[in-house]
Amino acid sequence: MSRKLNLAVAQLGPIHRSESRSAILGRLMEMMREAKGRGAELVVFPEAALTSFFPRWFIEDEAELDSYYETAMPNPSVQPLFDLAVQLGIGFHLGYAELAWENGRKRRFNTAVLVDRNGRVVGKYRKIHLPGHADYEADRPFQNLEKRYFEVGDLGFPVYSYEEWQVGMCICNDRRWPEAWRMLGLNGAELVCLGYNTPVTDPRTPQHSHLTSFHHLLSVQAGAYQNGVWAAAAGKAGVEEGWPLVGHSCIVAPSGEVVALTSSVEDEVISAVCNFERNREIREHIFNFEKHRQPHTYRKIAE
Ligand code: CDV
Repeated sequence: MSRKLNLAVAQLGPIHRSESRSAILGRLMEMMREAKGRGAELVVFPEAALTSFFPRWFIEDEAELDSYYETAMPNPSVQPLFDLAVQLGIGFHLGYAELAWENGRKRRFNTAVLVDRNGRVVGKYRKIHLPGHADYEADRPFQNLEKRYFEVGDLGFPVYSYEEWQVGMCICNDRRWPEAWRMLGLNGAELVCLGYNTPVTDPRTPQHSHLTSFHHLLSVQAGAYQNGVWAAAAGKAGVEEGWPLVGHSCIVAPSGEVVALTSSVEDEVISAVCNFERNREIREHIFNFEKHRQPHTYRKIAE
């Protein structure tokens, strides 16, 4: 039996602060068309794909900060992307900054949605592992204020049915945490979609700059292999507002093999036909959870 999904990853080059929303949407739509041209049934866009990666700036003006967030998904400014998806008959995954009013409280999350070929949001994830810091740090060449601008996600690690496939999501820093992958694996994911914005240099550990891509691929390959899932990782890459972001967006098989990899730090689409029968090679053997996990010895992990 063969269960195959033609999957695309759409890497974005840099988005500058001054770039208009319509220009950004145009780039996403062009890549959606290219993905469809390759026969893709689902295309994965990066984390915070609608704006420049604003946590690098300390923004004191609340109205300015709010301008980076979406208060609904879809909304009029992203509707053309949803309309195109319906017209082409392609699903997509999109990361964005979410501003939600819940119980009279303004809440901010780093969010991703999974949208089906009918333009319906069928899944939502709010980032759990927020890197960086909450206060301005004067000695940094650029800030990483995710802990200021977002709350820890409150949806757990859900897995959604996208047609016949079970799809989970995580976002950027989550991919480095084995707990995120294992929760998705335990929840039945067959495919994990994720977006990222990863600076090539962390000002606190410049000695790791040459390892940034290695650590990214190491994390995604390990997560895919150890849980027997396909992984689709879409980055925002290139020099954004003076600071380089890592590329190497990829599609990884449950064996941990990279089957597609970007070779630029610009807008670039990659794709692969993913056979979901391959998940069984891992999940029925080396990582057969039911047979081989020993959760009674792992209690410390959840304490
Ligand atoms: N957007 C991110 O979560 N970026 C982090 C960086 C700041 C370390 C990452 O894990 O790639």
